[in-house]
Amino acid sequence: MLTRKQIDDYRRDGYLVIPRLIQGEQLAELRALTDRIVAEARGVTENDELYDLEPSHSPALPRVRRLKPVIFKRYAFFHALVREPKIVAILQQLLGPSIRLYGGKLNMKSASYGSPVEWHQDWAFYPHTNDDVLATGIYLDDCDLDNGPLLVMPGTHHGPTYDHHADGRFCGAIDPAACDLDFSTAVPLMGPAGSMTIHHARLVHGSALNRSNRQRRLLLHEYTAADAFPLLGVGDFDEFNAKMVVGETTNQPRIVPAPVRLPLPPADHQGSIYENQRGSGTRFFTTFEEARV
Ligand SMILES: O=C(O)CCC(=O)C(=O)O
Repeated sequence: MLTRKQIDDYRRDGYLVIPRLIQGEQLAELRALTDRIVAEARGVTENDELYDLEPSHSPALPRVRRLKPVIFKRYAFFHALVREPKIVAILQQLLGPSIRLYGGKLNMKSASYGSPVEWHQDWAFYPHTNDDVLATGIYLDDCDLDNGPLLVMPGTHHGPTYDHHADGRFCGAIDPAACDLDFSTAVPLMGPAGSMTIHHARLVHGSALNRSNRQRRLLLHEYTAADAFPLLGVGDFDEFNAKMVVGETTNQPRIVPAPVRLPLPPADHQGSIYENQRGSGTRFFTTFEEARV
């Protein structure tokens, strides 16, 4: 459970790190299963339902950038981890008694070439009727400054929703040259393998290229209070309710004003955030291709 101080810190700063939350056999299984799924990418030629591939991927030298949300349906282990009681108890302190999973993914950030993620707010991708919305991240590997930790801008969840558009289309990234943010104040979220990060959906965050010789894998889960409804709509109410993690569902969204920009018109490059961000104009983080020259 979180202390009063941790809850106050989260409300003020918009993030927390809980060291070594997942340990022992559970961590070993998480790592081993991920290794197996990545090994199966050998032979895959392009992005599909499960794999998001690095630009430098080839079938002979598989380079996976992300495992997509289908892992939560396809693998019992990942399905169960979303509902891990230790995690749920913490989430209830921040989001209230009833919680729904919005989505998630496993970002790989492989040794030496793992892609950067440009500055963004998750809220720009999936605004809801209220902002009791957050993401947790479980590090599969020890994470320090060298292997691309999640970087957050403290307190920005109290501020505006920044423009995530370029050339009139959503691109999933903030233009670093056209905003008032001083990125030198960013805080890295680090910890030993099994540590869990929490960040508010409106918090500005990103991460750099992994230039180290160690991978940095991060399992992200996006959770909402059950009465936070996506502003882009609910396609299938049964499917929506199948994502309940704990507590009671409702058909009465709680509406609390928060600054919103819809991710419309949609990105030129559909798919994951990496694909969306291909449309961004000015980049902040060095890419693998730039680092090589
Ligand atoms: O993997 C990372 O470092 C950042 C991931 C992220 O912010 C996202 O995928 O929305």
